[in-house]
Amino acid sequence: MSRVVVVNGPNLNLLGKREPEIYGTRTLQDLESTVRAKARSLGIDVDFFQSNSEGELIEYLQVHAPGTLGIVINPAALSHYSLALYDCLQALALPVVEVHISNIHAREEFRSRSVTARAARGVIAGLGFAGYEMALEYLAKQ
Ligand code: CA2
Repeated sequence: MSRVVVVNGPNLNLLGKREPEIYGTRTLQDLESTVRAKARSLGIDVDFFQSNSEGELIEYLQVHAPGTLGIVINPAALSHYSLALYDCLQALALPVVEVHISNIHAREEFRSRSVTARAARGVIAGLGFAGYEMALEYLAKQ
């Protein structure tokens, strides 16, 4: 069956536990359930992973992304500075959709710039968990 990799970066394990006014009240486990339900409805498999470590995220992508339809990634703060993650995404040469739960363009200036987005087909920001579902819909058609 076709597979998509869904990866979440540093601090997203805190979803639902801190800053609910920005990130909502649903947890990372709720996000995983939402993503798995959407994947099921699209007839695709999903590998879901979160890490607070840049190196672990890169290792995970290098091992699990090849051969999949593509990558849904919320690199969290790594979006704003990680050239290592950018290089990793570029090297994988797969369709990438970058997702941000919050609207990074309506917040602090530093959040407006994403270095990883350059390796992405598209970016969805500000639509909460729905952004992940839309990204899956896009990749399922690839
Ligand atoms: O809006 C997003 O999805 C972000 O990628 C989230 C990152 C932030 O650095 C980006 O600028 C935008 C932060 C992830 C931290 O997540 C938390 C979740 C709940 C409570 C505290 C942090």
